[in-house]
Amino acid sequence: MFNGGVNPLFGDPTSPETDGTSASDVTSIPRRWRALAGAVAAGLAVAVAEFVGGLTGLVTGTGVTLVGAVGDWFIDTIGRPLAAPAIDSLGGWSKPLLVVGIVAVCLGLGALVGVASHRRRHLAALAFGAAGLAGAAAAIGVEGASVAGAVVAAGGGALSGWWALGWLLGLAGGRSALPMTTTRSLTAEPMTGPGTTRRRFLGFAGLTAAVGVVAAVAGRALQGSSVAETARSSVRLPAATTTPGVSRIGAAGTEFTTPGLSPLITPNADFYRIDTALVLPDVNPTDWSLTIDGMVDRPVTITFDELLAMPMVEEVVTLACVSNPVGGSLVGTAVWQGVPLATLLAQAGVQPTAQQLVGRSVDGFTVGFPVEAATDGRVALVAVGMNGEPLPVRNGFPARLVVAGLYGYVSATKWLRQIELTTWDAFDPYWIPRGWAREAPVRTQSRIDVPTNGSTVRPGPVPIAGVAWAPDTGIERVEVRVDDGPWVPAELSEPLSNDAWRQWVWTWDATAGLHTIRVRATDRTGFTQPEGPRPVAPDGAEGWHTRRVTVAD
Ligand SMILES: Nc1nc2c(c(=O)[nH]1)N[C@H]1C(S)=C(S)[C@@H](COP(=O)(O)O)O[C@H]1N2
Ligand SMILES: [Mo]
Repeated sequence: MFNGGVNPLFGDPTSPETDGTSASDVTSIPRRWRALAGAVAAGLAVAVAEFVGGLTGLVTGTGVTLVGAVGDWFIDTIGRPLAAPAIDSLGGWSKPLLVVGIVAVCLGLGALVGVASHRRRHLAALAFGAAGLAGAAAAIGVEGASVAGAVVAAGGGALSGWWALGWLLGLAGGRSALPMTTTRSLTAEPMTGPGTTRRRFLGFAGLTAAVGVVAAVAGRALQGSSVAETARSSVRLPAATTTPGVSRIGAAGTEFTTPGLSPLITPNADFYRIDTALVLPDVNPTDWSLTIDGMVDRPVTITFDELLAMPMVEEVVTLACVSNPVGGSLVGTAVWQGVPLATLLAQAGVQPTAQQLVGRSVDGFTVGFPVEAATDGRVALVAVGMNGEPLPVRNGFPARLVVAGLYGYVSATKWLRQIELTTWDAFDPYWIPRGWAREAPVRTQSRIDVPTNGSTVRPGPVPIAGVAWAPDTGIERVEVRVDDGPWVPAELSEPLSNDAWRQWVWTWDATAGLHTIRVRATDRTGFTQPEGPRPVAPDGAEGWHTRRVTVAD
């Protein structure tokens, strides 16, 4: 039915010409028009795939985004040498840039196909077919994806792209009319003139592009309606045993309120987010369960409701990313509610030969840390709550690991689905073959929040303030140094726990000129931060955070 004599790519079975169409019509189309038609068609294909993917999400419960899936695949494979456990640390821009890049590559390939397809009629079909297959394969590779949804979205995209290209080339070749309505003639209808052809072609190309934009936007909106968000809003967290530190939060005198200083508890909306997922795992807690297996006496599987029914604790823990540079912001403190890992492991009965605890997520990410970290008395939780709410989806809903004193990439599996007890030799978690250290305790660190670098302050009393952390150990002392002066102790906020950062404040009597301010912390083992600097790879940055300020009237 598409074959209204307007679509040179679909061919004319009755034509004696080898390429099955009036080749002269197509070859006479200016190169840039063919490129434009190809790019627009590819754009439409991507947009239709996103739209259909969003629609299938409404039906099957799991939205499909081919662009997202291709991006995830890229991050996992080709992105390997570029990647660090801070994917998304470019101020949150690396993922949007990846999406833009994928779309740009699609448009570029489409343009090439548009230019090249006049010689080979089957090229467009092959190209769109191959792109569709690749997109479907990537989408099926996303754990929990609906295979049918992926196939329908990819197929719909590929078909519409292929069809749009043929139609636009037909218009550009001077053939008339709308694709669906012209069914009469298999021969080109005479056009009124080249100007008309040009206007028609550009007009319809623009229209197709506009339809694509609308479909893409609609598709994105549909994908935004996630099962996890809906389920999360109806989760009621049970009461938990609260540690004394948690009950002091918000009490008078507990917290410094210097403007610009980080609060003791990082609000969920401000908490940093690091993971390899371009598409957030959309977990329905009703279908979810956690398995503990491997070197255990009795493998156990626990549903979300069973987990919620277990005795819970609330703990204040500072979580840090190994990719946090000195003075960086990939660190935050939250009240985590969950079930102690030790309780769950006791149910399963860890065998004495187990060395490594591997935490695997629904999206195939893995961490690994020493089994002792789960049993040596430190805070180690399967967490379901963050600052009094169910875990936000971006932070691991419905459940994640939180282990005090270990960097996130070796410990903090979000969207947790399996805990496997194994040996060190048997398994390398996600970041290990990518060059990061196997064991990664969080380094004792301190940061200056105010004044900011390069700022100008007035002479006289100026508050210098920040935070310092040494999770699982605790901060003992923070010292500040101006220029080459002595290290002077800062005042510290009450520790909410040994796992939580402490605020520090020191009032400086600022004198006119350009000054350098440094900070260093000492933890409760007596270890004082060395000057460094050491880079973030392979096991965390080290060094004194330094800020330069001008003092002037
Ligand atoms: N499933 C999954 N969990 C993950 C990661 C990931 O890529 N995928 N990244 C880890 C890293 S590197 C860090 S620093 C923490 C960050 O947790 P947040 O995003 O809640 O701050 O999550 C960890 N858990
Ligand atoms: Mo990280």
